Amino acid sequence: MDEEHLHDDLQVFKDRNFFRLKLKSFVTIYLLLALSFLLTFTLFAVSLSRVSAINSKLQEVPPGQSHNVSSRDFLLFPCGPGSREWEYFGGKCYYFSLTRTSWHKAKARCEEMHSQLAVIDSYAKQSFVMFRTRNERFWIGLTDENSEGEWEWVDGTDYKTTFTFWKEGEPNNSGNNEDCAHLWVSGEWNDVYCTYECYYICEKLVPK
Ligand SMILES: [Ca+2]
Ligand SMILES: [Ca+2]
Repeated sequence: MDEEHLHDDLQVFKDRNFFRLKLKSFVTIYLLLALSFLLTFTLFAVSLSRVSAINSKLQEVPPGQSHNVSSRDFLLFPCGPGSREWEYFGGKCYYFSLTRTSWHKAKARCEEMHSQLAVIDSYAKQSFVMFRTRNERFWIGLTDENSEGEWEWVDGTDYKTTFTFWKEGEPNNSGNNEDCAHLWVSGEWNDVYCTYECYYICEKLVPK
């Protein structure tokens, strides 16, 4: 009977020892888990701080960078990246008005915009403006107001030795009162009275 009791006691002791061992291994696992979590969290925090550091560096615009961007834009849009009113052709900028006015007012408006009424001195230029004006009437910088029949370009270009594109039968000085030239049907030129109101083309050098 005593021996049996002793055996029972030993068994209980063994069971306890087993549970203690099991508990110990659980604690170890939890500790390892906690450690790995801590490590992951630390790595995450470190990488997050690095990303934000790179991000803030990217957002810093070094001095001169903005100028580079705008000079690239000027290459793409020589007449000014901020303006859609001026169109580039052959080293110059052209403005095609959206309102109609007399020749003298048109001339003044071009001058206000630091430009002049267009001087069409080549077939290439004629083709460009013809395409752009779409059969509509536009003043150009040509007049014989000073002396009838003596046509003069506003910039002093010699009329007699330069390209012309008059419509057949023009200039006809109809009614003895036609001293200003405009693009007419099909882009061909016509002389008309200077107070006639039509669109106008201004021209200027590419801004520097
Ligand atoms: Ca005339
Ligand atoms: Ca005419």
